[in-house]
Amino acid sequence: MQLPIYFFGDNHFSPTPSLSNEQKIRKLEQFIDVIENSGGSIFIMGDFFDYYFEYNTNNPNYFEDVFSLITNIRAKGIEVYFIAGNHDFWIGKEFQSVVTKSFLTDQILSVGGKKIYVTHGDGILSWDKSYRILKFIIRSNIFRFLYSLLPKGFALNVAKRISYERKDSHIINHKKLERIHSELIQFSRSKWNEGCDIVIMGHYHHSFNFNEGQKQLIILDDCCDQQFNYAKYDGDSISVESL
Ligand SMILES: [Mn+2]
Repeated sequence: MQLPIYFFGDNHFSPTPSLSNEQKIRKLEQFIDVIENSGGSIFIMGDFFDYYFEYNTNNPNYFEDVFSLITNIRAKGIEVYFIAGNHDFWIGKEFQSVVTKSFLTDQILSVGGKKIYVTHGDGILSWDKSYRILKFIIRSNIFRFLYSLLPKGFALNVAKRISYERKDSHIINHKKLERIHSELIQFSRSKWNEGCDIVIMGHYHHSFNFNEGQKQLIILDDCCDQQFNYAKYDGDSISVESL
């Protein structure tokens, strides 16, 4: 994996056109302008798409703009990695052919002087038990096959409704936030104890950094129409930046 590595995610690109989606694409273009001569890698942290389901045949590609941006950046020698989030784990061959490499599970990167644990960040919290079961079911081949039988327009509407309802879950009070952070710190400690130096994740749609000695937890904010948050790892240290 080429250095530097740029991490970002939670763009939630929409399968249906909107002004806000256009602005998100502009933000991604701005980011690409900044990093295109770096000779490095991009690591997309999941929920890049608000909804992604790839059909084996007659796949409607709702994301041609985004795909061509990735193709262009790769043509400039930038590697593009992707780890699935809770909105975009139904990737298939078409998406896989666009990126350098995609992952469905957490990854440990040993590049440069540090070991980095990369996760989207969903399903970690202790009260996410029922979600973890749901995650297992909806990611299964049988569920994916049955879902593929639904009329495409209907499937898109169901997905949009679920995504819309989930948005509320990002509005959380201060006390809940403290509980979330303390659980994510616990999770990170287990990874630090296994030899990782940095734990990086997205999913929570806000920025949070925590250091314990030399060890680091970084929660990246999202990339919406207003801001583009990313982390840059140069092989030695990691910094959080915003556009
Ligand atoms: Mn997420």
